Amino acid sequence: MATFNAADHPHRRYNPLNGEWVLVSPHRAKRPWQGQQEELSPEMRPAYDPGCYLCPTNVRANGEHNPAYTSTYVFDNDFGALQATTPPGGFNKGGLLVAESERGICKVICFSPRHDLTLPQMDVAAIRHVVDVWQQEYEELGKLDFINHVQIFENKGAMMGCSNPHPHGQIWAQSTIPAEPAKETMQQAAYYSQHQRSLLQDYLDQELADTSRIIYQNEHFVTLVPFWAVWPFETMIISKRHLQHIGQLTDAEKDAFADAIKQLTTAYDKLFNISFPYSSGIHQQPTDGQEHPEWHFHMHFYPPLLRSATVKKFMVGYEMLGEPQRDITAETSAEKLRSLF
Ligand code: H2U
Ligand code: ZN
Repeated sequence: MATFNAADHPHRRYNPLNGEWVLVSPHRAKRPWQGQQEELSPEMRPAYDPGCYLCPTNVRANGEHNPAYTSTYVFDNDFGALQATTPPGGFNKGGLLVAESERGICKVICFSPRHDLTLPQMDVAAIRHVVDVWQQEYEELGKLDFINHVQIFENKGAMMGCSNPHPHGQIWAQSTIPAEPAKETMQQAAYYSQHQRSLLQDYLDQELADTSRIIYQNEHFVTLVPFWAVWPFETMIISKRHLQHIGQLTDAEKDAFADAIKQLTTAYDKLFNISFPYSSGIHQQPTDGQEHPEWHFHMHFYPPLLRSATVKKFMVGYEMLGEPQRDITAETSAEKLRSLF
């Protein structure tokens, strides 16, 4: 029998951050790259769109006027999935029908007054403003006693369900720690109590020694395709310093974070010559008033595209019933992305 080789043989990879596995089938990606690299005609958008509910001075769905903002603008989501006024309550019927009331606050962040820009088209100084707003919102929302978790994220592109091309992101802050960060809290805490080290710090040390999955780094951040990536071009931006949350970023680190986001999203746009869709979000320590020395600040990017501007990966069949699967390895994806920097 041949010796196992992760570049050729089907195998499962472990994700130590959430405790889950992904099936990797590299032999299936051996076939030549057949996906066309379609040159889609660029979507022409005006710098200001009178019909856009996020543009400065325009009226939103609830009748409010946006101010004539010149950099970033944050407002409470007019259709928030969570509400601060929800009364406590719930029920539990034999442990099988269980419901719990949930309070929260949802906000929308306009990244720029310019309707026609996307994050990669903004300059690093403008992205730095966005980072400042994320920091401020995390701290302010986190201080509220009924807010124990602050999820900052962006849905980019219609393919990800984004309802408006005006560059914007969202924040959902709530009383409980939602499922994904809860898994990451548990996994990091278990690692930390065993090793007194940050799981991602030790992971980063291994990745920096190997380099096959690193796609970019600056003084304070590393961008890589995680060993356990599920989405074809999934990436993470990880702080080199073991810090727990965005509130701890220094000015230099905030600049470096903005640079890492600019570089990554710019490379993404070059991959299939389109404004590259993704969902991205920051994972950091819960704001539950507890110490969380185990937490290591990072940002995930989950892009849906597989082999061209129009062919996306479907999480169906075996993946819904078994577990996630991919063909192209994390190393091959990293090589492609690295070449675009
Ligand atoms: P997307 O990031 O998925 O496009 O969502 C944009 C959010 O903007 C969405 O959650 C909110 C929607 O509820 N919105 C307002 O708060 N006010 C409006 O006038 C329209 C949309
Ligand atoms: Zn707009």
